[in-house]
Amino acid sequence: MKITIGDTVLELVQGDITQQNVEAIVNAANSSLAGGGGVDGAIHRAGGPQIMTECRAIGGCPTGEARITSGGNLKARHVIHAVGPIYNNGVSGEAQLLANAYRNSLKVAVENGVRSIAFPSLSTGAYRYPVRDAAGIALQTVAAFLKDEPHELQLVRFVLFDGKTFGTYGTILRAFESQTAGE
Ligand code: AR6
Repeated sequence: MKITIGDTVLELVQGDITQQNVEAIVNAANSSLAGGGGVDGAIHRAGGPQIMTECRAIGGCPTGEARITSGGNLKARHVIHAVGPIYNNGVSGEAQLLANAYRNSLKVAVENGVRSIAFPSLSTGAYRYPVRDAAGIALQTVAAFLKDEPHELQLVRFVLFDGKTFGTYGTILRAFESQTAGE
């Protein structure tokens, strides 16, 4: 499923983010940039040790922020390491922190001249953010950035690993599309 915002395509696919042929992929990292399971493990395995060498040199990244490294052996030239919040019943500012993680990833992408970027569903795996809420924040934040900020992005792709997450993002994007139709 895809929609167009200005000159940018915003699309959802089901798949593996490490295989995407885009200029930058976003990693669901932790604040130590120390590697881990889920998307993070898959990206470091597929990209090779160069990415970890660069992460160690950076040293860490606060929750809600993002840092860039090369893509190592990946097709993507860059990896943008974004740190989403650990979900704590929504009472610890998680929504704002999750929105910040998406916004700051896009900011870093734009600063580095990136024209195509793929995101995973930040925080909805090991960090247990409810997918429906997280999908709303992800799609609203990206759409608002594309509308409001100067950028040269041609493609923003969400790569959802499992069918349930893919379906939930699709439901939210369709609702969002019908709300904004005619704006
Ligand atoms: N491509 C796309 N999505 C994937 C892939 C993949 N190859 N593998 C898993 N997912 P998670 P988080 C989905 O746990 O919740 C790590 O240990 C997964 O099904 O990767 O932000 C880090 O080091 C889920 O929908 O990220 C951190 O410590 C989504 O990606 C912590 O986990 C996010 O799941 C971050 O947790």
